Amino acid sequence: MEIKDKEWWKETVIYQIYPRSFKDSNADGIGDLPGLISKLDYIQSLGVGLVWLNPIYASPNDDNGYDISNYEAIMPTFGTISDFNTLLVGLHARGIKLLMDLVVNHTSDEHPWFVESRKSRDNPYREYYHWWPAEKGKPPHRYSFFDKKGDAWQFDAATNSYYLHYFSNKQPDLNWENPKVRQEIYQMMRFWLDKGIDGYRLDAISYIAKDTSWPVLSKKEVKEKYDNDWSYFYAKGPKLHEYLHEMHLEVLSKYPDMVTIAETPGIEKEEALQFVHEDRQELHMLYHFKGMGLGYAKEGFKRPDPNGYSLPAFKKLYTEWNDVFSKEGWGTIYLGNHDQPRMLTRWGNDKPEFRVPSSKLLITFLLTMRSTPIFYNGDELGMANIKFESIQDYRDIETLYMYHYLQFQKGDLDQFIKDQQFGARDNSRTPFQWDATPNAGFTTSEPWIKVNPDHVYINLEAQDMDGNSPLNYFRHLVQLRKDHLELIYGEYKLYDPEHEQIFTYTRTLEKTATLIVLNFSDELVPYTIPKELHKKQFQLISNNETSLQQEGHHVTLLPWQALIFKLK
Ligand code: TEU
Ligand code: CA
Repeated sequence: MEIKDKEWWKETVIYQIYPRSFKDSNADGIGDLPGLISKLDYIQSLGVGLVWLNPIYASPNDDNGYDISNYEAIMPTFGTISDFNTLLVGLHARGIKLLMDLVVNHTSDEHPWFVESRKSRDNPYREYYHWWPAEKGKPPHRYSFFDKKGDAWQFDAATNSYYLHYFSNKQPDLNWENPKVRQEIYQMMRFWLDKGIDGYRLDAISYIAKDTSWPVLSKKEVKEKYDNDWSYFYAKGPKLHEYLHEMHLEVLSKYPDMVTIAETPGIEKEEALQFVHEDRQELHMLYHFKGMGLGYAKEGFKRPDPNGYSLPAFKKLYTEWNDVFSKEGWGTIYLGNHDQPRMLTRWGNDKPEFRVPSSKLLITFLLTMRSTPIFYNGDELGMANIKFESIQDYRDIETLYMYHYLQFQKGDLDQFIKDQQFGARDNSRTPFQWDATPNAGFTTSEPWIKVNPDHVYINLEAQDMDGNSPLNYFRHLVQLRKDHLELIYGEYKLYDPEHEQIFTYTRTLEKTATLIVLNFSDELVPYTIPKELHKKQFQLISNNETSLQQEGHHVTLLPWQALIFKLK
């Protein structure tokens, strides 16, 4: 069968690895490349085809590697360039490609470019960053995601000027308006591509372009035009697509097999094809943030909505995003990553009785949608939020800054700690759970962040031996996706959009069709298969060992049951 626009990266499954928390080899409590290398057979056993590795470059670690001080060096805590080469060869030998993190909205303040830039106003590197001379008064307000006062302009006494930092003040924003900066970045991108990496995940790439006339934005405007979310403003830099097109011409087009995945906070679905439409010669895929916004209360910082998320809203969102790429471009899908809490806690139910089926249901969802799925390490085991009770346990700059910000605003800190148990990024950054030993087999010394105590029963060793574990279900479903081309390329169609508990859709490629029925609830749900599918014959795959209660077209789904039918 002929498929238009077939690409390896549409058919693959992505596995994201947070190296700091994956496997420690030298007992310093921090994951590293030799540790990761020792686990390559495990990664291969999952059936995934592309690893996205969070940043491993030299960094003072203000934001766990997202503050880079040397783009062409490996962080010594993680290993050496020779470890990196071994990793790349080891992955390729197992048929797995490698995606590196490209962090070029900002550098570390310890990067030599910034060290120079802040020295004097006429330093050759001055224009590598955004500066505002203090004699002009205070610069127009910009919001910083990681700042006690939410202020993205940091005063620097050495030159009596302010510099711009959308993230922490140790992460100054690069000046993409300067062509020299862009050329340095392209050269660095080629450096790693020439070593044989297979592509990049582009960090906060929607933020790189800035309107350097620095317009004043009133509170009212931020509220009305940008829904009080600065990411919508930051993603509208005037020359963004000009730069991405230039990057395509200068770098991407020279490596025809490579792939790029853009992280695009602040992007609406109407804008998505501008990044990934084939004719635009920019990027390959992006991941949006719209799904991540569901289920939070309007007030508070990442405060869970007491009613959870609404399944009809969830279906609507993922259906609309499916439709964006139904004819052109291509999507990705994910339910968690290093910036989000654990997908099980967030979208499933991590209570002991629901943990296994709801993990498997979420795995089913991600592997049967029409998009390249991205799994975050540990999701294949159904790892859950750690839910720290004290601010002392947190390591993440985001949580720590929010805490200080609230302190400064005299906010409710106890409530904040409760909210963070649901929404904090550190929930997903706890060590990978290899076995039931005291530090989960991650390290033999004190880990940099606490290990989730639930590792005594949620761990790889136990799940590997259990035919009904989330892990073995994951492996099975990855294979199923590979064996059923309709699950990759087939058209997606939603049924029963208003159903509060069941998510039903088909995937159809020519005469081959698959029906997916997912019970997103803690209850037994009687359900009738949609009428137009009645004539067909069903063949069943289920995430639950208990046999399906079925009478004709009526089924009773167990809590969090996921069913896949082959339609003939
Ligand atoms: O994230 C970009 C981004 O938009 C984040 O601020 C995101 O909104 C936040 O984490 C949600 O809680 C990238 C990286 O993925 C993140 O880990 C970094 O902290 C950030 O850039 C700065 O480099
Ligand atoms: Ca280590």
